[in-house]
Amino acid sequence: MKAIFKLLLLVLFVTIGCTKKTTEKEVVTKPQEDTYVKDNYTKKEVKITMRDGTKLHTTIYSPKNTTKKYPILFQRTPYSCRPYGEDKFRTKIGPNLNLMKEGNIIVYQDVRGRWMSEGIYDNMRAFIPNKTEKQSDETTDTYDTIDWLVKNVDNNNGKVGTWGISYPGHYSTVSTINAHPALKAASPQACIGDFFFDDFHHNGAFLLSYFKAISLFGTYKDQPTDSAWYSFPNMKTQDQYQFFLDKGPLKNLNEYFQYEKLDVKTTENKNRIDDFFWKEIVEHPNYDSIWQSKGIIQHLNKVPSTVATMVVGGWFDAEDLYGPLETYKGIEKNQPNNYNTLVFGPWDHGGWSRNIVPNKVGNYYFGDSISLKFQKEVETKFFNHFLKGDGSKNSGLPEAYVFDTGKKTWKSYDVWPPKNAQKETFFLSENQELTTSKKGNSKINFISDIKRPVPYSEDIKTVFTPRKYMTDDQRFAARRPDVLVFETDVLNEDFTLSGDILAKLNVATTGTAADWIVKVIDVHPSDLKNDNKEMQTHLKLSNYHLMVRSEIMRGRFRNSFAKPEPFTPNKKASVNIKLQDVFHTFKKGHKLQIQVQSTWFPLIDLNPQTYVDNIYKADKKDFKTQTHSVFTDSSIEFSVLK
Ligand code: PG9
Repeated sequence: MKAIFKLLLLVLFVTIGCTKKTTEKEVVTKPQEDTYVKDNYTKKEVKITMRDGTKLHTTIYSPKNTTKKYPILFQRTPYSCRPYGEDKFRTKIGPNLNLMKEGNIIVYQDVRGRWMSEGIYDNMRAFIPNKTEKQSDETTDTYDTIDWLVKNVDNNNGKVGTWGISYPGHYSTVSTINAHPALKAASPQACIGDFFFDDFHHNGAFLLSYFKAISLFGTYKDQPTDSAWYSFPNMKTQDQYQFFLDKGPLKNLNEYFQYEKLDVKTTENKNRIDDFFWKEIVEHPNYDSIWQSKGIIQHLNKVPSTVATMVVGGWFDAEDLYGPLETYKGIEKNQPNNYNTLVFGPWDHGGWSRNIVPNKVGNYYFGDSISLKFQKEVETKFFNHFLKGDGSKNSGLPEAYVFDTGKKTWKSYDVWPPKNAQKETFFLSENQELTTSKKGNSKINFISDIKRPVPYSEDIKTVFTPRKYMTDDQRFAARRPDVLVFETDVLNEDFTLSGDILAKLNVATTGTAADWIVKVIDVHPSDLKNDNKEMQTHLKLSNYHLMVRSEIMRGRFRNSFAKPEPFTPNKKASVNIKLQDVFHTFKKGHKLQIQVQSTWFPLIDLNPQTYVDNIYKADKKDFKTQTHSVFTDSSIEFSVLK
C-alpha cells in the first residue's frame, strides 16, 4: 500500500513539476519585448484627408526618445492597422525587430475602403492615367499621405521608406509610381503584380484553393469599422479535395457568396452573387480590360530614380511569385539607371520576416537563421543606408542576392539572371527519358479522369491559401497513370538552373479543352537520411522528389490570355508554359525529373475538358473525362549556369 502511495505522490510531484516548469518557462520567456513598443514608442491615430476628400485612418508610432530625428517607415495595408485606440500597442512594428529597436517612426495606414478608412474598396485598384486634380487612386493616396506625414509628424528627418509583404507589398510597389520626392526607399516583398498571374489565377486558371479568401476582399462595406465585417465560408470538413469534388461546377459555390440566406431553390437565387470580388472573377474569365487595368507591372516606367528599390521574394512562395520577379525585372527594364536590387531566398510566402531559427518550407529544411540574417544584414542595412545614411548607390549590398536551393548557399550577382546562364533544351522522350537529343516523334497517352483528378498534395486539409505544396514530395504523383514522368540518368556532376524555364509542349486531346501542368523535380538519392525531425512520418528524404518549380497553362489561353480558343479534337497543338525563375543546383547523384499532368486539384479548379465560354458558369454535363496525349517532340528549355 505504502509503495503505491509513494508512487502516486511521485507521479503527483512530477506532474506539478512539469506544469510548474512549463509555467515558469512561459513566465520567464514571456518576452519583455511584448511591451517593448509600448515602453519605447508613443502612438497617435489620425485621419489624413486625400485630395478627393476621403479620410484615411493612419497610425503613427514615434520613438519616445526625441533627442534625434528619424525617418518614416510606412506601410499601407488592407489587413488593418489593428489594434485601434491610442492606448493599444502592437508588440512588433516595422519590417523587423532590428529596425524597431534602433528607433524609427513607423506608420501604418488602412487603404481606401478598408477597416477604419473611408471610401469604397477595389481589389488592385487600377492606376488612373491623366488624372484630374481631384481624382484619386492608390498612387495619389500614397503621395498625399507622405506629403502630410513629412509636414506634420514631429522629429521626422524628411525621408520615407515603404515596405510590405504580399498585398502590402503591392502598395509598396504603388508608392514608387510617380513617387513623392520624400520617398527614398521602397521594399516591395512578395508583391502582387497581377491577379491574373498571382494569387487567384495562374495563367488564367482559377486557384480554387483560394476559395475561403475571396470573401476577405469581396464583402462590401461603406463605413469605417474597427471590427471584421466579412465572414469566411464554413466548409464543414478538413478534406477540401472531397468537398470540391462533391460540389462539382464552380457555379455551385455561388451560394457561399450570398449575404443573406436565400431560398436557393429558384434558379435566379441559386446563381445570385453578392460578393463583389467573386462576381468580378466569375464575370471576367479572360484577361480583359478589367484585369489588364489592374496590373501594376505596366506602370513601372513611372518610378523616379530618387527611389531605391529592394524587391524581396521566396523561391517557394505559393501566392506571389510572378509579382516580385516581374516587379524587379520591370524596374530593371524601364528604369535601368535606378538603384534596384533583388533578394530571393528559400522561403515560402513571407518566410523572410519570421523570427525563427530553423528555416523550412513544409518538409524541407534549408538551414538555420536564414531569415534572421536577412533581416539584420540586408533589410536593415538597405533602409538605414537610404534613410539614415548617404543614400548613394554604394550601399554595400549586391544587385541580386539569391539562395541556391540545391546547394543551400547564398550567391551574389551583378545582374539577374546571371550573365553566364545559357539556354539548354531537353526533350520529353519515349521511355520516360529526359534527354538533350530529340528521339523520334511518338506520343504518350493518358486518361484525364475528372472524377479522380490528380491531387496537388497528399495532405488531407482545408486551406485559406495554398502554401506548403511548393516543396512537397511528388512521389505520390509520379506513381499515377495520369501523370507523365520524364527524368535524366543520375547526374554525374552538379547541374545548376538559374532563371526562368520554358516548357514547349506538343499535345492533343479527344476533347476541346484541357489544362497542362509541368513540374520540375529534384529526385534525391535513396541513401539520404532525414535532416529535420519535422518531416511528415510517411515521408523520407531518401528518394525525396522535391518540387523545385511548377506551373499551369489553361489550354484555352495558349495563344492569347484575352482571346481563348478551343482545341480541335485529336489535332496536335502547341502549348508553351513559362515557369517562374529558379536558382537550384541539382547535385551530383540526383536526377532531374519532369512531370506533366492535366489536373491539379483542388489547387486549381477542374477544367471541363470540353470548351465552354465561361468555366465559372459551366454545367455538370460539360465535364467529361478525356484522353490526352503528349508528343515526344515536346521539350523544356532551362536557363543553365555554366
Ligand atoms: N497576396 C496574398 C493574398 C491576396 C489575396 C488573398 C489571399 C492572399 C496576401 O496579401 O497575403
